[in-house]
Amino acid sequence: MTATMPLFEAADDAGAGAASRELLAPGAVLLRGHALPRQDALLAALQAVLASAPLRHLITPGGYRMSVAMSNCGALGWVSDAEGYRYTALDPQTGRPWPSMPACFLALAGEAAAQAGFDGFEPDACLVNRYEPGARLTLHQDRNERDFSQPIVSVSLGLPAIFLFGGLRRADKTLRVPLAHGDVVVWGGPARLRYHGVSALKDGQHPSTGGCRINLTLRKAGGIDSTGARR
Ligand code: MD3
Ligand code: FE
Repeated sequence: MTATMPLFEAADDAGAGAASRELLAPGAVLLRGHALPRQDALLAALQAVLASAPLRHLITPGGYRMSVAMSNCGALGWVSDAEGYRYTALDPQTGRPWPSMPACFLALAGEAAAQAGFDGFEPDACLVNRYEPGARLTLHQDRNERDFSQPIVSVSLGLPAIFLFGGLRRADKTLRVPLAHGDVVVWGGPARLRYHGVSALKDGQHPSTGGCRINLTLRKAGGIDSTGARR
């Protein structure tokens, strides 16, 4: 048995062009190739986002330059600097709001989340990660969002990568899950706070991205506070 063997195959809508659905773990649903039919629109919208908010290598609170280059779109964007990790409404590099969330990103995220059992997902942030050969993401949890009952939807584009999927403690053993161009994963429920990372990207060329991998993570970063105000 391998980590990538489907533990559960949806029977209701797995035919007629629907992507396959694999349960990686409770709350973690892999939709292989789900983004392929919309890849042209996604890549065009991504290009426009990155023209307004260029990819950059953020600095960790500990002073290290991240090997993954990042940008954002949506009302909120994830940033890291000497002050820590947080979401901001303005791109600190340009001083402008992050580019708006493309409609095709919203549509893909909402549909993927619904297929995984999360209805009404309306992300307000999309972190764009670009991996060049050697770039990696060490094991971490995503904890800067307000509401952990909301899932995260990830979209892999370009070169393949090995995704590392751990447990709720950093020392828990990790599954290695290959993620390829067009794969979409919904991470919610009991999977939402599991440690995860990405192994160093191998060299290669992909027709849609050239020598890199791009990952989009669509998130609901903000929330509603006790007075009903958005924050
Ligand atoms: C599992 N990105 O941006 S996406 C990140 O491929 C991040 O660029 C990776 O981890 C990437 O924070 C992995 C898959 C992912 C994203 C969020 C998760 C898996 C997750 C949150 C909880 C559990
Ligand atoms: Fe993450």
